[in-house]
Amino acid sequence: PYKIAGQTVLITGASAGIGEACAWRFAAEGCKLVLIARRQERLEALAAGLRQHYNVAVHTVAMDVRDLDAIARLPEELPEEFQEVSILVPNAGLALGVEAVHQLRMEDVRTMLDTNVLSVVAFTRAFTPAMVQRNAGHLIFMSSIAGVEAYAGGAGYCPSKHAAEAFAVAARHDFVGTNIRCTSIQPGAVKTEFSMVRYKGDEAKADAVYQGIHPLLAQDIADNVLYAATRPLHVQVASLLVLASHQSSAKGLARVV
Ligand code: 8X3
Repeated sequence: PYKIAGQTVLITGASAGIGEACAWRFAAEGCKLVLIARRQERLEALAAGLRQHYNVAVHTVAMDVRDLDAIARLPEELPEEFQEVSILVPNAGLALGVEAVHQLRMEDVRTMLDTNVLSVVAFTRAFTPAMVQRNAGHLIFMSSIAGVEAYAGGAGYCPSKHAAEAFAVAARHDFVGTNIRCTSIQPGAVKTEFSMVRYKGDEAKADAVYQGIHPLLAQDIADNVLYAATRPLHVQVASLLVLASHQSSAKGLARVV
């Protein structure tokens, strides 16, 4: 397999869930890390743990990933030893609400589009010029089964993930014939803070999502991210749809009560 030790990996949404699990996996491979999230204290605690366990260099940036101007400035503002980002994982994303179309909260729809689409586009726009110059790099997008399938209650979230999915496909076309690889990871039901955020802190509703199924864990998705990142250079894992074993579609969940 392809050696990624020493390469710099930038991960957004790194303070929890899939982003955090990816940070641990890349650190275990000896990668340098740029970790981005809003919650500075959690980022710092994570960075300290990673440095201690794996003796890797970690740089944290506490920012709101919806700040497109800050994203554009980021490549030149990173400390020099972190500037050559080889693997970009613009993972930050969220769902807000499960309202039907006629009851959508437009502020929530905007937040999802800003985070799941515009921010992903902006990070990719900011970090790919250097990849093109070096003719090397790997974009690993955190899509979703909601990026390939729409469902009731997903009128806000599913279009955002479909847009992000289309962006990943377009990027793959733009970089065909280069050494820049584009991977779209499409997770199904993963037990993270995702449902607590979607249900705005309603623990009962959030827990019900994973009740009676054996959901995926963040590490399961990080495993797949690492798999894609460590394939030989002539192998481009284009997309990986990763479901829980008790799951056949976004809402096709076999509940064992
Ligand atoms: C999260 C998976 O099924 O809740 O992206 O849309 S789902």
